[in-house]
Amino acid sequence: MFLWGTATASYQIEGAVGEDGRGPSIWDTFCHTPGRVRDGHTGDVACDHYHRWREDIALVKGAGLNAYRFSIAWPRVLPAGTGAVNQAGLDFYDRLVDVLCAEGIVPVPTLFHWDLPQALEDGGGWLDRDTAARFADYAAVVARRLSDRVRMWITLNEPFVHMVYGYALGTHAPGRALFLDALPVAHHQLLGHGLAARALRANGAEQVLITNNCTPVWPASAAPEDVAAADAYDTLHNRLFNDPVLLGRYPDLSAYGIGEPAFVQPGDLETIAQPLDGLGINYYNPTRIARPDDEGLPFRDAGITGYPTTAFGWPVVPDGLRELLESLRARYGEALPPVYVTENGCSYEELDDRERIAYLDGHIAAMERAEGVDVRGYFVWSLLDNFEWAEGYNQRFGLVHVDFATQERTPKASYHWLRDRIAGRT
Ligand code: GCO
Repeated sequence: MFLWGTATASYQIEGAVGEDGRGPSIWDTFCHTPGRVRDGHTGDVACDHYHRWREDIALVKGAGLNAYRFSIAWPRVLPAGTGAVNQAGLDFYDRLVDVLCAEGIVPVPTLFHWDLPQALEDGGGWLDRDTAARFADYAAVVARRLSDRVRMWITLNEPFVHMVYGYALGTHAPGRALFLDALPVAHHQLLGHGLAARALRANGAEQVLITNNCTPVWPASAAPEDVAAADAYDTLHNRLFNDPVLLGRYPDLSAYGIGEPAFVQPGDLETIAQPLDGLGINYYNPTRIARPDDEGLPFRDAGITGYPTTAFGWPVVPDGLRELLESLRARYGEALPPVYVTENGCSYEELDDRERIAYLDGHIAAMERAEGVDVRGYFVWSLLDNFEWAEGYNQRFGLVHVDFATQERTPKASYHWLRDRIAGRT
């Protein structure tokens, strides 16, 4: 069965940050630090999904979707990141999964969508190797509770974005600006993925995936310097996270002046390269890269022009999804497991969101054009307008409009279109 779904993430929709024993996460801390998030917005209330989840699942059902990707908040399950389990936190996801199953909707939980327990960050966060082991412990706790009903699990969401925005540039929580010194965060997340994959399977999980944010990389010209810069960017954004998982080795990082990374210990790559039942990819747009114009990084983002843009200013390039899928197949061959598009979507303002319809229509068609790739699911980002990280509530990615003053939900034109598209009526 092809999975047609929509995706959300705990901190972006749940709210209820102080309820039922949830501990603080790095995003609570970040949002409450003045100047970090646009307009001072926080996820304190968000879409109030923690209280309105039944209504939200009814919206998933009403769109004719057969799958729902959501994330589990680690600080609800283990308020201090490790140690005592908070049953009330687990109960919330237990009820959610029950209702999804009763409605015939496949639950697809992600264990880490960036809301690290603050207590773990205080001990170094993903810079600390021990966080990988704590993540596996947490995965085991959740699987023991849910794996009788949840078959498909996603370990991490977009470890690239979490490393770069969270630890290299500091525009996301935890707000560290370590530049290339953030690299251990890649390895510790990947190690956490591998350890968690084992823990999930040991506790009843049938299918284990990781979700990587991937982008086709376009050199700004055919000049060798631009091609080399594009290759360096491709290594950082795509290969650093796909190669260890699929091939059991890191790509050549010499463009970054890095030889054998000192933080990789014997046996780590075997742990990271656990057999996968699927690769989740999130696609938003390609990236155009030129040679650097100063001494810092070995590339420069040259920007993409000549395409329509979303309200976020992101270029709309549907065929980039076909290109990405085919390039994964070309690069990994038989090592590529079935692929699930675990996020694709766009921000626009209107309720009569014709641009979103055009975006989704174009991307679904591009996915269906991809040759030689076993694509088994497509999840729209997102069900609801929600807390868009550093942008606060200023970017609306939902199929359903949310009035954040009243919490009223109103399905947009794209919601109705998607239902018809899945049913084969368009
Ligand atoms: C992600 C994202 C979502 C974002 C979306 C739009 O996985 O990138 O996690 O949380 O909201 O990508 O930027």
